[in-house]
Parts: sequence; structure tokens; C-alpha cells
Amino acid sequence: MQTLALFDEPEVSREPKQIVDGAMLLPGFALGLDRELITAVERIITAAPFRHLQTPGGQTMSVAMSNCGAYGWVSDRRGYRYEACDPLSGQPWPEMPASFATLAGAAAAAAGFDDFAPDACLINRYLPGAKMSLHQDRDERDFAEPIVSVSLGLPAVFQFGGLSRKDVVQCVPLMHGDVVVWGGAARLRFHGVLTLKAGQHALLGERRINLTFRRAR
Ligand code: MD6
Ligand code: FE
Repeated sequence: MQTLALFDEPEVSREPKQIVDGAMLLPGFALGLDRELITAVERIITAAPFRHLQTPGGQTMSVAMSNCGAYGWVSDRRGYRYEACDPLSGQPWPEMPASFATLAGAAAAAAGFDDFAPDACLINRYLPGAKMSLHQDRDERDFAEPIVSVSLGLPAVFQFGGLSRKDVVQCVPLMHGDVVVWGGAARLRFHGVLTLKAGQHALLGERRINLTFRRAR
């Protein structure tokens, strides 16, 4: 609960902004839930710790990852895929908290995608120096389902490209509490995150956490 309205004044507009056709930025959409999300992430990673996955090409990713929900995204020498169990523990991924699914559904609806019911939440942790190279999200079964991405902690620069890796990219700063929803014509656009700069965030210290909600199956 907010007790002092003064501290809840947005410094930037909370009007939804279209980034490209099919991709909407919802500035500050997750701000009211930020502490709850962070507490839940801390609990999830005690059961399914952050780890640096290997790419199929044999590189170690600089972003550390975990998951919650019925399916978790994993990568290793065999490829990218969704798994019902954490390969580290052999146990099912921690349950997706109801507050996560509710937030993701509400964000999707605010961007025009009704009835989004995620079954996978990838949790990305960036420390300064970590980045995510341009990629497409194409391991999900139904590309008609949108993706909802929640940013927490240090600001990052998100890159939105086109449908070809060589297309020009647009840079969008993502701040603590921002949510991006994308689907439709944007669903298979290349995207990435530039190298995280050092800094201190009041709630998360020297980290950025990203929650990416998807319908995997
Ligand atoms: C990140 N996000 O923001 C990485 N993918 O840390 C993604 O790769 C991503 O934010 C698909 C849709 C939204 C995303
Ligand atoms: Fe992605």
C-alpha cells in the first residue's frame, strides 16, 4: 500500500506508448507490485537458483536465469526449449505466483490482448556488464500469444529490430516497473538488451531483474 501519495507521483508519463506495430510500452505498470514481485523472486530462486546457461554454440550467457510456472525456458548444447522440470534439481519449476499471472494478464489486456494466461515465466538477472544479444523468441507453440516483459531494478536499453537480424534497431530505455507487451506483427522481431551499466537501485542494488511471461504450450 502507498501511504504517501507524494512518493507515488510518476516522473514520466504512464500513458501507454506504441513502440512498433504490436509492441506497447506500459510505463510504470508494475510499480504498485514491485516489492511483492521482488519478494516472490527471492523465494523462487531459493528453490531454482539463478544459473548461467550454455548456448547451443557453447557460449556461456552473461545473463543468469531461472523460471517459475508449468514450463521453464532452458538452453544447453542440445538447443533452446521449454522444460517442465528444472534440469538442476529434476523437480518441477516453482509455481507461478497468482500475482504474476494476474499482472501479466492485466498488462496484456491493457495492450489489447485479451485472455493471456502465461504458463511460463523466465526470470533474467543482469549484473553490470551482462547483455542479451539480438534474438527472436520462437520456442513457443503459438505465436498468436503475446509476450509480457516486466523490468525491475537498474535501467536498461532494450533494442527492437525487425524481422531480419540485419534490420535497423530502435533503442528503448526500460525503467524499474515498466512493462512491455508484444505480439501480433511484432511477435517475431529481433530484440536484445545492451550491456547493463553500473548503478544502484533502491530496491535491487546493482541488478536488473526481468520477468518474461509467455504461453509456451
Ligand atoms: C530482457 N527480454 O528484457 C530480455 N523477449 O531482459 C527478452 O528477451 C524479451 O523482454 C521477448 C519479449 C520480451 C522480452
Ligand atoms: Fe526475448
